Amino acid sequence: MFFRLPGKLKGKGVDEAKIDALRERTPEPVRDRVPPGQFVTNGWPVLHYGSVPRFDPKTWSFKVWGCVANPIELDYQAFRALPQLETTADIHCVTRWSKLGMSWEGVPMRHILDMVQPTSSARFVIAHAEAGFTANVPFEAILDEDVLLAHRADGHDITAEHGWPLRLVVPSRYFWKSAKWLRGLEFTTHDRPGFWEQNGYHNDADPWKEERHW
Ligand SMILES: Nc1nc2c(c(=O)[nH]1)N[C@H]1C(S)=C(S)[C@@H](COP(=O)(O)O)O[C@H]1N2
Ligand SMILES: [Mo]
Repeated sequence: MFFRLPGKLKGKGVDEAKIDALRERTPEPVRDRVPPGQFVTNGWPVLHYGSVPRFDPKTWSFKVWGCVANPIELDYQAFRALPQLETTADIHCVTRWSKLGMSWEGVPMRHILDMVQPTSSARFVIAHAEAGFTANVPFEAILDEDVLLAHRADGHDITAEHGWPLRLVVPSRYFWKSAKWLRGLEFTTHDRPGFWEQNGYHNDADPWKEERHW
């Protein structure tokens, strides 16, 4: 029912007319969920900079610090004991594919916020991942109920390439802000553009406004 990613639409030199045509052919009930310049795919491409990190449950930890009343540091077992939520969300990759109705399971960001109690000076969240990767997200964006620290997608454990054991999922922004191999969250007053944001991608990254580059 949906369309596969035509290889030549990836990257630069995008054929806008072709993407619009694909978008037009998207079945009516879901077309409204496809942002401008995007088309629907069934596949799930793997995209990241660098190599897939190794996971060791003995040394893994998850930290939250910065503008919070209660900083935390949890080992893997403690993290997995946190409450879980299952959500359904669409994801939109800046390379033009959208994947609709994915199911995600993980710890709701709302629960993390309850635990750490961000202070009134928290305006941004910096997601910290393995190998020094960061992504910055405006504080308002993480308040959505479907923001998860996920370990399962579409009924399976997330694979190593897609971010095992933990990835951020922020459905309201292009998917590059959804850091894979997440190890911590830092709440800040001042913004600090992350890896892709420093490499030309838009700071706010709202797919409905087509905030791709800046
Ligand atoms: N740690 C880390 N997370 C990352 C990236 C990365 O380079 N490193 N790339 C981002 C980009 S550009 C995209 S499009 C998505 C891709 O996620 P996927 O491989 O699960 O589709 O992961 C994001 N998360
Ligand atoms: Mo990306």
